[in-house]
Amino acid sequence: MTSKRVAIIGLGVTGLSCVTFFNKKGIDVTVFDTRSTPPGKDKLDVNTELVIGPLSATRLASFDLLVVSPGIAITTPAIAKAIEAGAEVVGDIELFARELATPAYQNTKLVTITGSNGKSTVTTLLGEMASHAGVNVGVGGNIGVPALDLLSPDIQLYILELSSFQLETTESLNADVSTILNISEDHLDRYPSYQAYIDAKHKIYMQSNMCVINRDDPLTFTQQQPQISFGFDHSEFGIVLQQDEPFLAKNQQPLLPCSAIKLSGKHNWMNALAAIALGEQVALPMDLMLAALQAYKGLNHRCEFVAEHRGVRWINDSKATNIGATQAALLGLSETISGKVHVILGGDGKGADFTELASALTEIKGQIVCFGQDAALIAAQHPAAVIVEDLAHAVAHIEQQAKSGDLAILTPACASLDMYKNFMARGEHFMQLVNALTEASE
Ligand code: UMA
Ligand code: ADP
Repeated sequence: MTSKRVAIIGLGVTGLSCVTFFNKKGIDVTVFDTRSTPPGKDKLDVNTELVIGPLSATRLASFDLLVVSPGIAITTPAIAKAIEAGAEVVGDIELFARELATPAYQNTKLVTITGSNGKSTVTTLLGEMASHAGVNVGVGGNIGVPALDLLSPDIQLYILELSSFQLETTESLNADVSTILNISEDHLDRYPSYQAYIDAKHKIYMQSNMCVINRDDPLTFTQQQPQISFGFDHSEFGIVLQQDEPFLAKNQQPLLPCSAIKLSGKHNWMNALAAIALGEQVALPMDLMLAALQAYKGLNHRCEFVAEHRGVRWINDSKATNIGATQAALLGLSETISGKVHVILGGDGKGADFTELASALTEIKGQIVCFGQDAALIAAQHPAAVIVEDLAHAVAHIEQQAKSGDLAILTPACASLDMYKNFMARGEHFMQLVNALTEASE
């Protein structure tokens, strides 16, 4: 590798982790970023060449290896031309995989997790289970910590959340076990078709020794063996009823009452089963996994309780950035309340077909309030939906209409980038607005 000329494309957290990785090996790299002020610029060593602006096909073709960040499609014309000219293209996860194949890591285990929804929940939950079992665990990938930054021979188990973008440029993972949790439409602004997105997700199984599939989602199925499954029926990892009470179960043997899980929504029963199924494959003891599951409180911005004001419960589900996540939230929550559900939707729909959301909205008896770039596309799915100019107006509208016993949820079904830095900024703004209601009435 040393004689190769290496270009790093993208200077976000991934690009920076790649620069560090090569520099530690004594290899100089050139970094490219199309943004005028790439986020990693201040952290880049002054001796590393940085090329800012549109990517040049001629310039890229002079490199042997292009390391492309997940935010940039490899079909970008300048990159595609460099590939045609003979350059090899990889992503940070491929570099990680090749490093893990070296003798220093021969006893290290690897779990890889993808899916349209639930990745971060399952990744962190499994990380908690491993820590609870005394395993030195590295948790990262799409969840936010670049995989290369985790590399250390002391780590016994890696748990990586992988996006379809990362899987596009990855061929050499040799995971002990992997899962596709579920697949529903997402990132259709990046892919030429839904099938292309599904195909990218399925690359995870091809680089794994055991597949964990979701029995309730045929899009996660594979012919590849060996495999195990989770789902709502009672086979393999599933749900059984005992005196009408649902339990997580393995081969029909009850493991834990579902009521012992602190996370709300039945979709989290599936996330719990997936984590247990994965954990068992890397020899985590069942009793310790179940103890960690009971203690796990979940991540912020995922069906997170914010406050109760005048008897109305407000929930922040800002991480619902696609239709599947919003459907799961609405299905889970309407069963838990006596009054009406009010819902706030909108943002950047990433090319999604919002007719898929229509049947879930039919069940909503409260207000349906839409804001942001794709507000009109979403509002078109329900005759009573209203469009407002921003999140503050959405909260104010629901505050006027909601009655004690109702529930109000921000579950946008869209990315936040049309109006916010990220889904966290959107969720935090929502929580500020809701908390301001409570404070105003004190
Ligand atoms: N960009 C440019 N020009 C460039 C480089 C990037 O315009 O030259 C833009 C991209 O289009 C994108 C943004 O900059 O909008 C960030 O892209 P990046 O590749 O630099 O991203 P990183 O900061 O390295 O973060 C990436 C993942 N981001 C994406 O996949 C867009 C992070 O996932 C991930 O946590 C991080 O690597 C560590 O592995 C974020 C994400 O939104 C959370 N992921 C998508 C999702 O979960 O739906 C897939
Ligand atoms: P990801 O990392 O895949 O985006 P998260 O765990 O961060 O997944 O959750 C993202 C959104 O998806 C949240 O709104 C959450 O409530 C919802 N969600 C979590 N698990 C599932 C699931 N198994 N099925 C559908 N939606 C889910």
